Amino acid sequence: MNFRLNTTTYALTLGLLSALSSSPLLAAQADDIQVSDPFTREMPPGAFASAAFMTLTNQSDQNIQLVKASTNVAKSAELHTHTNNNGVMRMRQVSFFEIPAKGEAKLQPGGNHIMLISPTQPIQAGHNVTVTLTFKDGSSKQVDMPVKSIMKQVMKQHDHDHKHHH
Ligand SMILES: [Cu+2]
Repeated sequence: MNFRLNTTTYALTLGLLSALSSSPLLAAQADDIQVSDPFTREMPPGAFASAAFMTLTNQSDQNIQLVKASTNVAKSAELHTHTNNNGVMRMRQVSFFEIPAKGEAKLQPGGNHIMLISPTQPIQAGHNVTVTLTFKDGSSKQVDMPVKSIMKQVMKQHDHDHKHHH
């Protein structure tokens, strides 16, 4: 009798769980994160590493931690941040990036970024790179991004400065 009751409860719970599978409580964290404007920097000749940037938007009402990254174009990928010690910029590895509930985390030059270390192929403008992001709950997301030329960015900045100086 007890056994039958338990089985019924179990079956009911399973039914409820599948009915609620789209609720925020049970959704995979990767599904709650939207990625916008991802790109990788073109690697200068001889460089041992490149970096990937993007904006991560968290649509859930829980903070979500990005804990790991990997890529198809380099042996390893590390989460890095920049610190400014009396004007000296340094990079260091961190164990996670936190994306605040209903907020965003920006990975951008001079700030947090994903370091692509020991590339296994040239990372050149016009190519695409895939970076896989893994979140605290183990769910993951693949992000395809273009490679952007550093020269073009520098020249764009130059044009910009030029315009403002005259
Ligand atoms: Cu770095």
